[in-house]
Amino acid sequence: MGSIIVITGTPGVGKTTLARALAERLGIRYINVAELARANGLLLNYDEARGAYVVDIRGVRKVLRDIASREEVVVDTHIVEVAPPEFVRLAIVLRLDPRLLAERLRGRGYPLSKVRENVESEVLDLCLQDAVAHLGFDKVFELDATGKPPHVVLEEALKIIERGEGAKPGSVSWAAKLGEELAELLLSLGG
Ligand code: DAT
Repeated sequence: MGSIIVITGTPGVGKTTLARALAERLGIRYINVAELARANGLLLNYDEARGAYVVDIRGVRKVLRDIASREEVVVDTHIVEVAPPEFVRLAIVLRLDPRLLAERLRGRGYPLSKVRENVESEVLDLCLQDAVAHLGFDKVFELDATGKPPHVVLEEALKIIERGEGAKPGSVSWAAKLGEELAELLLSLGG
């Protein structure tokens, strides 16, 4: 049991880049939850306001349970609730300085409202809180990817997975780090 490694975090922090590299290094399957949901007809209605499809969380959880009962996988998702907790070995919540995140999401061509929504999620630790609530403190680690190239992020993730060495929830506080710059950032995003 416990054959899922979850890579979660706000959209744009680098989940897919890390999860793919991890799966390759560990020789296990990479699963992108958005793709899995699409392939299994588990995308519900399109949420116009948020510019994203709503995922059938219970449906995806069931599919992941079937897969995880047979093999080890790395799951890439910003919705940690899709992971069946009893199969999750650990979760890494990737974090990124909100200023960098805003830059990246704008570069992706996201509308300002979506950039702001994601930057606010990152500042409020929403993915981290969801992970702790869903999986429990012991299984959750934080990895701050700010200023680190992908190979360094990969090595830090491997340390967590292989040795349990890494930052625990509560180690990152963007509000404390950015201070007044945070208000400026949110204002620049129309917040
Ligand atoms: P996510 O899956 O969380 O949305 P991603 O892996 O698609 O994120 O990465 C978003 C963008 O950032 C993409 O253009 C690749 C780039 N990126 C990812 N990890 C990075 C890193 N450690 N350093 C610099 N750029 C990175």
